[in-house]
Amino acid sequence: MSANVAIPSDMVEAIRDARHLCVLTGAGISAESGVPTFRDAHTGLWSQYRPQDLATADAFLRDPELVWRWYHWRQNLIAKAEPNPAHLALARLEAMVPRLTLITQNVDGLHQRAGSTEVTEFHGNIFVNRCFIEGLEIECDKDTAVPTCPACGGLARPGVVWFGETIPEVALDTALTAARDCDFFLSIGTSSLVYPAAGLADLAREAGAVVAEINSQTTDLACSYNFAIQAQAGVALPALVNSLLGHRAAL
Ligand code: BV8
Repeated sequence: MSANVAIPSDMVEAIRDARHLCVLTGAGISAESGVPTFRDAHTGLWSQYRPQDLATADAFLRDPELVWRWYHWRQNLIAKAEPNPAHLALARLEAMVPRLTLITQNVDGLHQRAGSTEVTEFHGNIFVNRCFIEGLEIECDKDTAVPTCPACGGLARPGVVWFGETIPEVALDTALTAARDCDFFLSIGTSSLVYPAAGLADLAREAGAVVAEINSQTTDLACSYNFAIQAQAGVALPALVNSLLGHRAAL
């Protein structure tokens, strides 16, 4: 993969002129931090399971110990990860444009650790635990194979959004409003397979925004974007920031 990439000047100008930039990120932006992408998350130990067979309430009730083992494995892996140049460039970009709404499908908290201040966690956060029954956020013993709620003694669950569960209302409202209001929508490191997150780009386009994608592979949606940059996010985003800075200072 090339160590640098040229961002089209008309894309740089469109972002420079944007009143409101909306950014959607997926697992690809954390890949260079060593966090397996959602679908790759099953390398090795988890290769025999499909994500949809673990990230659902039914799967959890069927075998809470197995599902917790998967989340504990991911928590330990993510806790050792550091934000990469892509996360850092996005945090820097926030101060360079009039308004940036960051919506992430990721549950790893790396955008916040990179310094992004307003992060909408569309699918929750892997380090938050909730009572399975009440849904309230709880503190529970992280070393227990199947943690329980200290208030009701019921099952504790990871504070993420599983398949078949609705998106938290505030996060959904923030994302829908930003997609409809923005004049530039940038999708980074997502396979755009999971809804309703995958529908945000269409909303932005229908509302008249310029829509761009950064992905290390080509995606089925690439042809529908105004710009499709095939590059690693950790290369493309610093290049975008440098272009916006007018090549004044390398990141
Ligand atoms: C809901 C949290 C109401 C848990 C996750 C409409 C149409 C069809 C289906 C549906 C629909 N509406 C609802 C559904 C059902 C379902 C769905 O979309 N199913 C899919 C499988 C078809 N959606 C839901 O259930 C959602 N709820 O809508 O509620 C409802 C309910 C029931 C029925 C109807 C309506 C809730 C979905 C949330 C699931 N939770 N995560 C956890 O993490 O454990 S999903 C999980 O996978 C991620 O959070 C992410 O959102 C999603 C996709 O992953 P990506 O982030 O895109 O990662 P992926 O590995 O796929 O791709 C990585 C990309 O990065 C690749 O393209 C790769 O090329 C690229 N890349 C890799 N390295 C780099 C890179 N790019 C740049 N640089 C690199 N270095």
